[in-house]
Amino acid sequence: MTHLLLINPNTTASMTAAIAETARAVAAAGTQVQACQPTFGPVSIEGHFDEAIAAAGVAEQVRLADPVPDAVVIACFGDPGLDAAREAVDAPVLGIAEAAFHAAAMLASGFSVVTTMTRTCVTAERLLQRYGFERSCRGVHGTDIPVLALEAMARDTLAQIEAACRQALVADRSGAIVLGCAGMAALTQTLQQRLRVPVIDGVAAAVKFAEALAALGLTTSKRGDYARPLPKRYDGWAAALGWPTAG
Ligand code: 2AL
Repeated sequence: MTHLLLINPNTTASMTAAIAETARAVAAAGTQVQACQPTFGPVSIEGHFDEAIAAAGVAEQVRLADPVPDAVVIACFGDPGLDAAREAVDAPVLGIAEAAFHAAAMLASGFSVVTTMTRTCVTAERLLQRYGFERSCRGVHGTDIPVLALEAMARDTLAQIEAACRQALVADRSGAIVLGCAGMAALTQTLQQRLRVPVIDGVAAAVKFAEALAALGLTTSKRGDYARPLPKRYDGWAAALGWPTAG
């Protein structure tokens, strides 16, 4: 049995449940998905400040994870806390943006990202640079749909996202769409049928890649910067997240 820890970095429990449903729909029979969210932080992640707090929330969840996971997925498109989570566990840790970019680059020579608030585009652009996908991503497009508005998924929200995808495919001359929010997962099949191009939801992609790495017996390298955090006391509200000192 592969124990996959699925962290929704925002605190909206209904969104955690929806993300877990997506993950369980694609997970192998031998994968047990444990979904969780931080005990503190923003209800949605739509900017740098939200993301800074959410990254600490991801660190909290991965630090306190019980049982110790075989694979971890961080289900927010900014991949908050990814490096911190990799230090904290041996298991492979995947962010949904990272997973989606890899999948898209294997399916089309160029892809477009369609996301939520325009102000979050810079986050996706920085991740594309960081992961080395700036040559295969041909554009990042905001729809100005708030993350929590995706929960209601009104018909006009779907229409707005579909229109943005169509515009992106033409303007960018791209062959695939990456959906830039964990809250868009439920739209994937509908959009793929309508657009007739690969539409990649990072949650599903990350779950399948994480399963594959775990099944291959591969773990996060503990040589170098992903080694366990140095032993030390943490103060204040983070006291429970510190690393035991010897003796
Ligand atoms: C996200 C996401 O995936 N979850 C969240 O709260 N915000 N992404 C985004 N681009 O807004």
